[in-house]
Amino acid sequence: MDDILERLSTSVIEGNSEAARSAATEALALHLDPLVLIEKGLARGLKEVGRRFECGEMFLMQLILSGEAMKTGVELLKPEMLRQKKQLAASGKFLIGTVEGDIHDIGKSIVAAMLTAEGFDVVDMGVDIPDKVFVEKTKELQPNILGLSALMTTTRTKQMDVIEALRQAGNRNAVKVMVGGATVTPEWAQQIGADGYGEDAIEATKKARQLMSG
Ligand code: B12
Repeated sequence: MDDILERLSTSVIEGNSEAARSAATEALALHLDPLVLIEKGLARGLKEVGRRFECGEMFLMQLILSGEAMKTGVELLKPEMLRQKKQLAASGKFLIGTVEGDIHDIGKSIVAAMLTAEGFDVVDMGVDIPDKVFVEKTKELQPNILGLSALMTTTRTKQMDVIEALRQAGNRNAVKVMVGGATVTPEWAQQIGADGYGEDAIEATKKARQLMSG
């Protein structure tokens, strides 16, 4: 297991989609848990890439290639995650999207897949979603929970704007709001009046279940 996690992580750091593909394919043949492979393998690599990018050791092109390697791995592992979908009664409806101005979608898609695997009825709106579209969709679909993903300090303020827009539309009490993304913290979630936060897909699912049960 450790060896395969290391290979997944390295493939992302090196931005090598082929290596990500072969490590993920091998891992599947060994029946390893797809979520562990994503979180402890691929995502760990991407976190390291983020760190190196921040201190100027890596550049945008490498970031793009790493993102692609991560996506290649996730796309291969996702069907297995969904296949293992628990035979549970529907857990609730979850609407999710990345806020306006932000095109990061890898983490959000993992959260969406994990929630689906846990029995939630998930609608993924995609990326760069304007506040008013979140409000319109919430009115239309009446989800139990709305999840807002934001990866940058410049875009996480949009999470606050969406909550405010829901309030102004008279919809705030009809839906629970969860927030997440690399720069989001529990303190930030509390400060903007969100109902929940999830550090990763596992925590997000746990919190979503809690919100559903009261
Ligand atoms: C890959 C990546 C990219 C890729 C994105 C590819 C894609 N399709 O998503 C590309 C190359 C396109 C990109 C572009 C940019 N990026 Co970028 N990117 C990253 C990087 C390295 C990894 C993000 C990622 O996918 N992580 C892996 C996933 C699994 O983790 P995650 O997203 O955090 O998601 C987990 C949790 O946060 C949580 N979660 C996520 N969403 C939600 C939602 C809910 C509701 C819940 C409960 C939980 C939850 O669960 C997820 C699963 O575990 C981060 C570094 C980092 N440390 O995050 C920088 C980073 C986010 N990027 C950054 C920047 C600056 C940019 C650019 C502005 C660069 C540029 N100069 O153009 C552009 C912005 C484009 C835009 N308008 O959005 C900065 C932001 C800095 C800041 N503090 O604001 C970071 C932090 C890098 C850095 N350290 O400087 N980026």
